[in-house]
Amino acid sequence: MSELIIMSVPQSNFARSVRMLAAEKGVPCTLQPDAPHSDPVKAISPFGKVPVMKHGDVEIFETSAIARYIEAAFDGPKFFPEDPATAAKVEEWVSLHATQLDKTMIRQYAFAYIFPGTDDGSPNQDVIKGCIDAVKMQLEYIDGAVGDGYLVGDEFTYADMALYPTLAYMRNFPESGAIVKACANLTAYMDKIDARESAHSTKPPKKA
Ligand SMILES: N[C@@H](CCC(=O)N[C@@H](CS)C(=O)NCC(=O)O)C(=O)O
Repeated sequence: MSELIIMSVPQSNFARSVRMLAAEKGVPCTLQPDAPHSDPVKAISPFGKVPVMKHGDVEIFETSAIARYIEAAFDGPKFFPEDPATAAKVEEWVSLHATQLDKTMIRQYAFAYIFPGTDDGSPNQDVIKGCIDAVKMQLEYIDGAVGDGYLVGDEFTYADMALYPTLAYMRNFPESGAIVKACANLTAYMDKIDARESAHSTKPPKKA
């Protein structure tokens, strides 16, 4: 069987989702540490975003497509439910994450710390002030959703893997960390996923 290769920097929240899925299914997966817009990545996706995937002759970009492939191509436990309503709920979270949650929490808020663009390299307070209300609204919405155990009822699904890497970053920064702490359901939910082997084995290096 060909090797499953995910090309990405280890810090990528999107790449971590599909790496977690492979780990949960017991599928060996090699992280090839290629940066966005590097030649090996652009050879698979002209858009240059990571992750991209290679499995034998199969080359795929876009995280959600990679996740669907890993789910369908390999044996092991299933993380995309088949029941239409439950499947659509998983898709709702995956899509919400890709189109809104990631943009607010990572591209705006976390990047204000990681890539602040300020003269002295200090966190970009204007950006933080501009998005923190949206970060709070989104985290509180998720807090309200995980009361039953997981995002979609009481089953651990790919929806949880799609959001977990982004939520894990939210615990690292002061304002978002305080919001997560104040959300009891969300904190319990994160603690539970933190304990999974798939979370350990895909943990990004300390410096984001
Ligand atoms: N729609 C893409 C988004 C992936 C994405 O934004 N990846 C980030 C790293 S976490 C990236 O490659 N950023 C570089 C860029 O946007 O140029 C997907 O779902 O895979």
